[in-house]
Amino acid sequence: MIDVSSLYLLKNESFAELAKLSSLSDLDQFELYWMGRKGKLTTLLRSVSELSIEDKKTIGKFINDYKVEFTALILQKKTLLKNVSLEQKLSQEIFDTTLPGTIFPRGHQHPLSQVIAELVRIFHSFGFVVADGPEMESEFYNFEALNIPPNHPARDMQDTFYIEQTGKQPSLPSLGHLTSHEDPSLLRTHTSPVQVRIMQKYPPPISIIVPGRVYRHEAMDATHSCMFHQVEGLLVDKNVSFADLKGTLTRFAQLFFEKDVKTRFRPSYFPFTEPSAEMDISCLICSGTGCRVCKQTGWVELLGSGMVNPKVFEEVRLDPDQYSGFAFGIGIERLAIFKYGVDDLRLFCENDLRFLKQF
Ligand code: FA5
Repeated sequence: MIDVSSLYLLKNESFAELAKLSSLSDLDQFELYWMGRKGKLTTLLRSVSELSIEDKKTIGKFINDYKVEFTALILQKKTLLKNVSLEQKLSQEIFDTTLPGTIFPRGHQHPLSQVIAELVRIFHSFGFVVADGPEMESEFYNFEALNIPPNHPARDMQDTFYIEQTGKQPSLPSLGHLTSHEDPSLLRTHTSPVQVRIMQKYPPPISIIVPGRVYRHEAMDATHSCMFHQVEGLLVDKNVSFADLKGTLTRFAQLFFEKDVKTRFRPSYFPFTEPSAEMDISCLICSGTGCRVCKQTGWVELLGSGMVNPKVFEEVRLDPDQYSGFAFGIGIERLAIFKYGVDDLRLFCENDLRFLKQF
């Protein structure tokens, strides 16, 4: 049987206990004890439904008012204790505003990326735009379309990493409909396949450069790597001559090395260009006197080039009587070696920060 006087006592007792609490964890316990699912006040509230109508008006109202007041007081206490705890924490923490901040060192581009950016900038000024192609390439684009049929001895010029054909090949969505010509079966050995892809897609005039990674199954030494970077260049239009090729590449070398570097063009052979030439520059490491990098010759090979072979034009359905063009492929690591006076290209891929920070 509930009577008002015992309820008063209970109320005073609970309010007094609440006033004494001094920590948030004690308050949590207290709240559970009184207001939890099986708490003292909760049980009392449940018993109101069993009271007579008369008692509901007095005792029921008392209990409900008690609950409202008690809930408000608990909330007030909680806010107070939270503020006290925050103030305590702040008074213990020392924050010295005079200390210098943490300085995070600024990174910069990898030297090879710097070379690519500079190269793109120069060719951009000549009117060339950047194009792109897949690193996993088909035999067709890497060899056949470039006039290197199966069993042609020229395939030995570039030792190839073949990809094992297991199940479904990854698709190349940007290249549209996949044909057997598109099935990637190797890691491209040069950036030249992009020449064919671009000529298939766009009509002349074309002037592109294609910086990218290429792969060859080769032993590494100071000037050779099994994964390196090339930039391909292609210019196709009416009346393009070998003089245009020589002029463009010589001017590029002068702008890139910021010196009046000497160039020489040696007859060479690439199945996809006719005539073909390799461009050497006077060795910038030893100024042409002979060193380890130029193998004591005073000259270093920088790139392969030539006039686009009519057979390649036929492959992409361009009339060789109407159009002519030149193409070239430059080794980016070699450019970096000469630009920065580094005598071993392996340094560029070792990721030694002591080396990289110097650029
Ligand atoms: C080619 O790859 C031809 N596709 C270039 C070309 C393009 C010729 C267009 C004609 C027209 P070559 O195998 O010579 O050619 O390589 C071109 C350049 O890549 C070389 O001059 C050299 O600078 C660089 N290079 C070749 N092999 C390596 C290697 N293993 N490591 C680093 N650089 C290399």
